[in-house]
Amino acid sequence: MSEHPVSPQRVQAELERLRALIHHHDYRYHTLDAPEIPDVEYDRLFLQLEALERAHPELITSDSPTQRVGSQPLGGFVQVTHDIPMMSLAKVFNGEDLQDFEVRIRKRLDSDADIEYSCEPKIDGVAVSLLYENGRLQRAATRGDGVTGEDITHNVRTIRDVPLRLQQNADTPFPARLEVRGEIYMSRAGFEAMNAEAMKTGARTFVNPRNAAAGTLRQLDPAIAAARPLHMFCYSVGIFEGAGLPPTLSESFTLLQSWGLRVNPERAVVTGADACLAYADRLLQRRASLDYEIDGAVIKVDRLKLQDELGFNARTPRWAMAYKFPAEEVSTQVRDVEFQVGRTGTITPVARLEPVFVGGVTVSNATLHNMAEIARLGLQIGDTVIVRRAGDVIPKIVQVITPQDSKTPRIPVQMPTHCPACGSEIEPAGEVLFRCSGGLVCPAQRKEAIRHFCARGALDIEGLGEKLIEQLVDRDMLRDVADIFHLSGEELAGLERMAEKSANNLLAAIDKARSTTLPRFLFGLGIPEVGEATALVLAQHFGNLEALQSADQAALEAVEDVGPIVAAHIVHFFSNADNREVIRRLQAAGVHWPDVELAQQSQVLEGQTFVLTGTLELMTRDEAKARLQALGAKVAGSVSKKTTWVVAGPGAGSKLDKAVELNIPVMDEAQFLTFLQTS
Ligand code: D41
Repeated sequence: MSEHPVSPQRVQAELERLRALIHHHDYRYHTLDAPEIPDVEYDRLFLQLEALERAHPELITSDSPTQRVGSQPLGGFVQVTHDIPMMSLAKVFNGEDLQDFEVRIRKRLDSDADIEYSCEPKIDGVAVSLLYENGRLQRAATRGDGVTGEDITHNVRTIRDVPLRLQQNADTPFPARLEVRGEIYMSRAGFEAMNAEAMKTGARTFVNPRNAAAGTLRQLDPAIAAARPLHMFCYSVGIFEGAGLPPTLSESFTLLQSWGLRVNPERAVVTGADACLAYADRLLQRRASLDYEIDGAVIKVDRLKLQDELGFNARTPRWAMAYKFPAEEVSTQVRDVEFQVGRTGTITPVARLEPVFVGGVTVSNATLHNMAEIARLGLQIGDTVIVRRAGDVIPKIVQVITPQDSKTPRIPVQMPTHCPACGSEIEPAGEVLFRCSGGLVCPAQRKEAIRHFCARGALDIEGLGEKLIEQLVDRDMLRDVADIFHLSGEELAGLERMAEKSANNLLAAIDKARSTTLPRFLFGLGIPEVGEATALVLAQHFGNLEALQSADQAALEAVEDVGPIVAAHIVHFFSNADNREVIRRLQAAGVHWPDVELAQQSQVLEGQTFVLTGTLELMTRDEAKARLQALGAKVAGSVSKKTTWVVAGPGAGSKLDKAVELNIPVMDEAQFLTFLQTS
């Protein structure tokens, strides 16, 4: 602060200048997704404004960007009656019914002219109404039953996507009163992060982003909403008092955006029902890559005059339709809980479900992870549950919803005392885990160990998959991984679904796998906690297998990224005579690899930062990361000005966009391989 008192007019002007600037940058960032200044500069402006307001609290206005978190409403939520009721959406589940929708529209309009539709994603969030008077946010309310909702202004004010005042637009000023409707949602990434944090602190977790958004908006204390990743897309105009409403919905969207309201960037105008279907199909393909959950596409007649002509049914407009996607959450019943034995003997409970169609596939199993998860869910056999399968992720049970008066008997889930595969005793292993004590006596562990040995990042034996391993172990043709190299054509010919050609192919693949690399071999051994990256670091540190086998705990802990637990697993593994014998037999059967050059050498990529994005096809992401790190490079999760290179595989998304935007060089996987070989 200067020593001379500043005139109140000067302070007022400076406050206005800062607020207008911040307002402008909020618009660039939140509405247009096109920031003009870096975050630090924005923060600096914000801090300046806060400091000035602290010195002059009498000049604080309620629409100042600093005032998003206000006080909580006294006496709870106030009911709001919507001036114009908020309608529902009619829905269809297939293309035929969508075609019928168009037929009905044509009939009612008595026209066979082409109809243009404005299409957009159907956000799975909470429908709300925002009321602006003279450009200031006056009130935000939930849709409620469409006629009356609740006043949630205190929470909605905290959402950065929602402008506290509308942006001036010289061409088309905003009307004196404007009500917009839209959907408030929680971003997927934000939801995951919030739940992960809640798990750690023991706070309550939410079942899905929609429930999290709804639960947040129901809070009285706006500080809670302020701390949560809520966003909003606007999808329709209610009250519009003033001139300038354009003739189409799509143009209204552009107008709303120019006033600072956020509209969905996936929206599109298309002609005819077929094109709507094509839009919906494209959107369905993109579903998993969006940072918000959607449950369909919304198709709306674009021309407002036609909307007026079509009018409404009792609850729904005749000019709009939701085209619903397959549900990602459905309810079903838990028939049983069984226990699976993993590669290292870990026992995992798996729910056997009444088969259900969810997220586009039929699901009859869901992993339950461990006993703590079962306790957290309060799950018992016989329960009715919600199963969720979003994108390509494995199905999981998110909630028990057994009705109070259910007649189905409920049976508590208990960890068995003996392994279901081999009968050995099950013992606790850590806080929530249990393990079969049978080791390689246990056929389940043997199968898993062999499967792991043959997997892509390990010896990569094509054709030796789960089903075949199952058969071979059950017939006692494979007892351990060394037996793989003694399989004969005659033996294989006796198996189910094994033609001579596939037997020959398999033998060729096995033969090819004899020549491998030390990191692959180490990874394939399946030492607990030794993943691909650790296997690579170990290989580079010790150079050959003998050196690694004879390393003690201290020598292992000296390896970068190897902690006491991993070191102990390695020592334990190599001290086991059975394991050493298997390795000896593998080598005797001709499995070999070149020694690895020791790592201390080239730190040629020191000071460089890489970002990996998209799918890598020739190596795994862990492998790519380990190789870069071995050359001294850093591998970061997001692209910034500090990034030196971006390696982009198929399906690369926003990180690639960001790299292009920041002018950061990009290489594909083939170029990356050459780069590694020449570095
Ligand atoms: O994204 C949505 N959930 C969404 C909901 C949307 N994109 N458009 C919508 N349009 C309407 C009309 C056509 C009635 C203005 C809606 C909804 N309604 C809606 N949301 C909840 C009930 C109705």
